[in-house]
Amino acid sequence: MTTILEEPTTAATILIVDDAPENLNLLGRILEGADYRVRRQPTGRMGLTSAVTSPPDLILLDIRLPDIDGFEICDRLKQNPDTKDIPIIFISALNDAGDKVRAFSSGAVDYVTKPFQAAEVLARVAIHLRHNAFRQQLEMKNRELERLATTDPLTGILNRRSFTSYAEHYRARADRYHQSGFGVILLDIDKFKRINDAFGHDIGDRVLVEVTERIRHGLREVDLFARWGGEEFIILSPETPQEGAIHLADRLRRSIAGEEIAPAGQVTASFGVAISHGGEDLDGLIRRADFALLDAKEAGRNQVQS
Ligand code: GH3
Ligand code: MG
Ligand code: MG
Ligand code: MG
Repeated sequence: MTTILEEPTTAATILIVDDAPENLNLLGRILEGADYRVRRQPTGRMGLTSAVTSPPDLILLDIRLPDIDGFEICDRLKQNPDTKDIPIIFISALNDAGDKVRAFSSGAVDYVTKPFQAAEVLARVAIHLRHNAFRQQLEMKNRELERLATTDPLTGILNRRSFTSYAEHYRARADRYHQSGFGVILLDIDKFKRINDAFGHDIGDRVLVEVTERIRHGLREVDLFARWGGEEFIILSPETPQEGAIHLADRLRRSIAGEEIAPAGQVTASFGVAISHGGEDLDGLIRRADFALLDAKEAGRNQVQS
C-alpha cells in the first residue's frame, strides 16, 4: 500500500535555523539522507535573511536563539507576503504547552520536541510539504476558475456577469457617498454580420479582438470595460459628467473607425451614452444607454447618441 508519506517530494529545499552546531549538523544530515536540499543558519537574523532572500519550501526553526527568538522570526515571516505560506516546524527543547500554543498562534504548522527522532522529523516534514504543495495547486486552480468565470475567453476582458457585479457595487457606493455622476457607454459594431459573411468567423473574431484593444487603449485604469454580448461592449466610466462621457465615446468611436482593420477594411461602431441620476438602478441606466444606441443606429451608425 502506498501512503501519502511514501510519495517522493522532488528535492524540496529546507532551511534549518538553530544555534547549536550539533543540531544543525544532525538535522541536516538526516534531511540530506532523504534527498532534501538543506540550508543551515546558526542565528535568527541569518535565518530570517536566508528565508526572505530565497524562500525555502519548509523551515525547521529553533525557539531559543541568541538574537531574535523563533517566535519573532515566525511572526515576521507570516507577515511577509513572499514567505507567509512557507510551512514552519518548530524544533525545541521547550516542552511546555504554553510554548506550543505560542508557536501555533504564530502560524507554525507543527512542533517537534528535542531530543527528536529522525523518522518522526522526516514524516512530519514530508506531510507538511505535501499539504503545502496540495494547497498551492488548489489556489492555482481556484484562480484559474475565477478567471474563467469572470472574463470573456475571446477578448480577455470582463464578461457580462462580472461587469454587472462590479458595476452594481460601484453604483451602490456612488449613491451612498453622493458622488458625482458616472457614465455608461454601450457600443455595438456596425454591420458586423457582413464582416463574418464576407471574411469568415475567424476574421470576425480577430476584428472583435482588435476593436477591444482600441477601446482598451482609450480608457483609464478606473473604467470598467466588458463584453456585453456578441459584438456589443459596455463601459462604466466613474465620476464622469455627461459631456465627458460623450467625449470619451466619440474618441473611442474615432479610434475604431480611424484605421482600417485588415482584411476587413474600415470597421465602425455606434454608441449610446447614459449618465447616472442618483437612485436609478443599473438596469434602468443600461436601458437608457441601449435606447441611445438604437438612436445612433437609426441615425446612420458610426456616431454617438445620448
Ligand atoms: P448592426 O449595425 O445593426 O449592429 O448590424 P450587425 O450585423 O452588427 O448586427 P446583427 O446583430 O445582425 O449581427 C451581429 C453578428 O455578430 C451576428 C453574429 O453572428 C455575430 N457574432 C456574435 N458574436 C460573435 C463572435 O464571438 N464572433 C464572431 N465572429 N461573430 C460574432
Ligand atoms: Mg537554541
Ligand atoms: Mg448587436
Ligand atoms: Mg452590430
